[in-house]
Amino acid sequence: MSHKQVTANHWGAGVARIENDTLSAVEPHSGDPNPSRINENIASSLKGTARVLKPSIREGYLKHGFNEQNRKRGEEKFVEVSWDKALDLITAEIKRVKKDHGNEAIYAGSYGWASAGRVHHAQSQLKRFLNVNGGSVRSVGNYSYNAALELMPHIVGDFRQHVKHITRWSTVAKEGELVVMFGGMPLRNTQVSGGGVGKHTIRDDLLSCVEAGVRFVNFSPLKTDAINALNAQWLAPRPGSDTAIMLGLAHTLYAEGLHDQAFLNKYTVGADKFLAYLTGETDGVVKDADWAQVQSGIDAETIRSLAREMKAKRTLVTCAVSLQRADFGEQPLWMTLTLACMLGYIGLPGGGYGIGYGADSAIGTSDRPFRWSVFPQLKNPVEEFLPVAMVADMLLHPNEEYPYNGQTRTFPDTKMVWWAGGNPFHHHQDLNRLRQAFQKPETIIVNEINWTATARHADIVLPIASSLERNDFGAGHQDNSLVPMPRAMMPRGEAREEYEIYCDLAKRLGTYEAFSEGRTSADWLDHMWEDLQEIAKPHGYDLPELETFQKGDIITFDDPAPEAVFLKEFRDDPEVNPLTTPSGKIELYCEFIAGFNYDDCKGHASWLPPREWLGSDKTKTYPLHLVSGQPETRLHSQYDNGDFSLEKKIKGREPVLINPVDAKKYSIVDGDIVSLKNDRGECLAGALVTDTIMQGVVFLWTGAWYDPDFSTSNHRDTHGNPNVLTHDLRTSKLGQGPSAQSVLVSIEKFVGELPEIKVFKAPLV
Ligand SMILES: Nc1nc2c(c(=O)[nH]1)N[C@H]1C(S)=C(S)[C@@H](COP(=O)(O)OP(=O)(O)OC[C@H]3O[C@@H](n4cnc5c(=O)[nH]c(N)nc54)[C@H](O)[C@@H]3O)O[C@H]1N2
Ligand SMILES: Nc1nc2c(c(=O)[nH]1)N[C@H]1C(S)=C(S)[C@@H](COP(=O)(O)OP(=O)(O)OC[C@H]3O[C@@H](n4cnc5c(=O)[nH]c(N)nc54)[C@H](O)[C@@H]3O)O[C@H]1N2
Ligand SMILES: [Mo]
Repeated sequence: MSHKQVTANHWGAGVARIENDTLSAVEPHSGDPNPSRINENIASSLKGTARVLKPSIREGYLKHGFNEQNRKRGEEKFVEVSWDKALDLITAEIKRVKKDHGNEAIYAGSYGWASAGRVHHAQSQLKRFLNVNGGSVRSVGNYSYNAALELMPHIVGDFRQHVKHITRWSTVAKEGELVVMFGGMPLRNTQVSGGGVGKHTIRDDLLSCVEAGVRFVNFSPLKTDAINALNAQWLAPRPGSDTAIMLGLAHTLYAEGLHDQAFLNKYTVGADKFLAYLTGETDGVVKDADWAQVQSGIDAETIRSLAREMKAKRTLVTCAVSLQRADFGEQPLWMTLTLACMLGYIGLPGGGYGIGYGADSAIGTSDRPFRWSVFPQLKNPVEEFLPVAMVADMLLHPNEEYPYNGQTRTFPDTKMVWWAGGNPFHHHQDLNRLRQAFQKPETIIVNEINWTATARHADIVLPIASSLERNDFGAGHQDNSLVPMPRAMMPRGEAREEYEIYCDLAKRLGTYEAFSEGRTSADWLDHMWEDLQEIAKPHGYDLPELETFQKGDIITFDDPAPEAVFLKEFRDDPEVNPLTTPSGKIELYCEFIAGFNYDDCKGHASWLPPREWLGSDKTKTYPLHLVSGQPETRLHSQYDNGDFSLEKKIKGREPVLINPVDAKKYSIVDGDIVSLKNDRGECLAGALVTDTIMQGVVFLWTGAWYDPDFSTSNHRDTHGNPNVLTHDLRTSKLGQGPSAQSVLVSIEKFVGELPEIKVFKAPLV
């Protein structure tokens, strides 16, 4: 017995092949011009030895309960228990924590990705459940572009809105001439859009720009951040030095009278203060191209001639969000905007700037014509929140004060942590510090499909049905399609839908009616689909009945703004269409931010050398800059034990890219296992020697499941997770965003017996 049905994932729709009621593969969808191979991970991972099959409790917690001394979360094994036992224990803990400490002691920030399904959205379900039970401390922001979320509203406007309204590639093909990309345009990352992708069209969009004669310049440590077909000029700056290069470009424009003073006068405030900084009037340092060369390693003449070309041609300046995931990551954003203002092409087709291109399949290609229906979270009675990347600080420093975007706030005292969706032992920085922090709470609950490193650091682990084991529908947050997600098989082991779990808990807590409104998960699916039918109608779309949709194919809508030109209305009439900034204009100097008196984010875009980079003294001990980017073979850490992800590993370790010159210097050959090290930690990785990575930089993909070896003094990770090396200091007091990219390491060939990868097997007694 075999059949096929369409299914949704964040990395694109696929066709599930089902044999004897079991998923045997997720195959490419024939309508997708560039389907993602990440789908190849699913069937193999779901069958794998890392599945959580039964509710499980950590040995020490089972023995000693919440007030156990000397917990060893992460090192201990787990005991499988019945659902009743696990749910009774959680019920008692919720009651105890609420009574003794209040709901502010529950942290359910639960940051991260989950499944593409809109009904079984893990975080929404957890939040709704806790909201009807008194609430919890939530998180704000993300690890993707936190500095942008915090900074941009002050200086130009809401970042998420801007990403929606970003200039389309179709307009660049028509009117653009030059695209200067800081952080490139990695096609590997455009496999993904949160909630799903109907079709991967961006490669074709970029190719039509090339055909139309648009020239691309790729500032990046990694040549492959621009696909070969772009014929991009590759310029490899020291990581973290882009702000300096942009200052050098701006100085050339200014010194040669090429800047657009009329644009600055009409559309910006504070240009005079920025220019005084640029020319060195305020600090004695002239930020010209020669100065930029010293900081970045990019030749001054190259910077000068590029500045002239940028003025002569309709130019789009793009900045990858990775650039702000670094020390003082607000600065490259502000400087991208400032440079684009000096060029004066903002609001014109094919010109201006865009932040976030290349981070999502939909950015610059599409938008949805109406909003999708959502699983309602209801109101959280707790007002307290946490800037998301401060989780280790919060757990380690309860009741202490911290600065954040002009405020002084106080960390709550967390007794219970609940994670459903997201993998902090993948996404957070300085994992050895996070391990310390995760010893603090009295109870940690994790809902997971697989025995991830985070599940291993919990007390109670609940086995969750994967998206292929539930009925749902997929809808990307900016993608213009709806994708069916009918169940492909029944959940493995005793895994259950999260919705059912919360219903059972809510019954025990006397909040079942409020949580469920009397609906089963199937009723919610019907309800949300009916909602969507209503939302779609006024836009002229008649959606089919749910049953027909689930048996059928992807529904695609028209992009509501296929000719979008970012900030066009503002350019057309800044009085009628002012920005949402305090002045209504672009703030090249921002009084409001200047008023915070922060040394790490001043009143205008500034060059602040990263704490760790190739220009620092620390290179004497740790000579290489470590960049960690998103992996081609998976979405973050998801299904890392799947076939496609494993195929690219080297002796089972994550590949680390190293330049042949560096490899020779450290006596490393392609395929060697190497150790990457600094004061914070160490990991093993497989050397991939390639001249597509610049000298002085090593590049390690994120997402290899953290696999610490507790027999080593620094708890060496045997698998290749960059976050044992990254620091847990954030972008600035303003953004408090993660700054994973500012890291120095040493490298050496690993000799001795290769330790076994243990993380793909369940840690059960
Ligand atoms: N060094 C470094 N670190 C980084 C980055 C970097 O560039 N460098 N990038 C950062 C970025 S941009 C991001 S967005 C983060 C991503 O970090 P995360 O979002 O934490 O990463 P994922 O691996 O996608 O984690 C999703 C988890 O949810 C689980 N899951 C899937 N579906 C469900 C479900 O239905 N229910 C439940 N309960 N669980 C489910 C998966 O098994 C998986 O473990 O990482 C950040 N970390
Ligand atoms: N396949 C796949 N796609 C994904 C994801 C995934 O996990 N897998 N994750 C998705 C998510 S959640 C997000 S937020 C986006 C992230 O999107 P991005 O943040 O844009 O992606 P990254 O891969 O972190 O970084 C892009 C490139 O920036 C370059 N770079 C790093 N530091 C510097 C620097 O200092 N200067 C310059 N000039 N370049 C630098 C690196 O070479 C890197 O390849 O990707 C999304 N797409
Ligand atoms: Mo992200």
